[in-house]
Amino acid sequence: MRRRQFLAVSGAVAATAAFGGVRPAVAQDSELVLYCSPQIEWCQLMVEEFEKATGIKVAMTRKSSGETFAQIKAEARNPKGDVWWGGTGDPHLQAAEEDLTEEYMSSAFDGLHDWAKRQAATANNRTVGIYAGALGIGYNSELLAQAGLPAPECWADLAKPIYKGEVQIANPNSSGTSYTTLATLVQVFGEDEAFEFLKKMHANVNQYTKSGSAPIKAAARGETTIAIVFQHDMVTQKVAGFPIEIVSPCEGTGFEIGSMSIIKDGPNPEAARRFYDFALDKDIQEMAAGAKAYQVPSNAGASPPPQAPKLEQIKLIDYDFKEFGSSETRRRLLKRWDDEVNSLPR
Ligand code: S7P
Repeated sequence: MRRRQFLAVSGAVAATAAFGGVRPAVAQDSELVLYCSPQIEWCQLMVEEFEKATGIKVAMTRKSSGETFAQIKAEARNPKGDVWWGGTGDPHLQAAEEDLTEEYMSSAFDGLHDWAKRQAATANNRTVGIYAGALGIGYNSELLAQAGLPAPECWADLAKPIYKGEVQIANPNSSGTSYTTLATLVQVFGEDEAFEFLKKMHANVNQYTKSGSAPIKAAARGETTIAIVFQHDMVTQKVAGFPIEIVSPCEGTGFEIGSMSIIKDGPNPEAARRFYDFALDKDIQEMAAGAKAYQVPSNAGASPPPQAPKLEQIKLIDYDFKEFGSSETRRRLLKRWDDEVNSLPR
């Protein structure tokens, strides 16, 4: 049974005053169930800060974007989560289209970058952008030198036989990073050519991981030479001192609008809305670097961490979020990847 409390309780009033001012004495959720898809360190920081600011207890689980989408869909008849925070935008758009998430307009909305607002508009305000980041190719420069290999410069390079067994990427069914890569390749090469490329690159892939950022962690540890991940996840490894180099593919690259959605009919709707407003706040978004998260924040007043990749200096494609976040396209591309790529021997 869900616990409710009245905000007239003094501790909660003090906590609320610290974020967003004292609210009237109305029934208030005392718990929040958070599904979190970015790196665990950032998820934990958000939980700590939200609990401190509001007195609301958070039960958080961290899963990749595709996995979280599948969980929310499986729980649709009896929703258990309140907010899905972070993860690539495409599955958030699919969740909106499939009526799994709620419309909400935050008072912080006007202060967001246009790209974050556009993400909301695409989903009729059932999601919103919270950060952005570009895809890239990362490599361990020491391993590459030891193997006497040239640095890859383009997506097309990753299909070359010289890189046999050297490339790691996540499975696009579980990982939003990898689905963003799949959608990017389709937009760069055209669908059939992209699948021909993926079939050739399959021979070079040593592992399809569950989590999107796992390949660059493996590259940092010397377990793979090349990783396809978001560039901000490469920065995290570089900042930690690992010999990781970042490549923006010559053909142009895709990007994510990391998103946030309120789960439809979740158990704690008031707490969900408070978390949503909290997560769009400038000061809260600026805390990300403290968790070694280097995405570009969606609040236009928030300064990106100095180490964050400069999106304006990267050749970005005009990623079609509406098309590649639609249920029909996402389902079809994932099935095609399962049937034509993942089923091939290596
Ligand atoms: O690590 C941060 C990040 O790259 O992870 C999110 C991602 O969706 C979660 O990983 P999956 O690829 O496994 O789904 C991104 O949104 C975020 O920038």
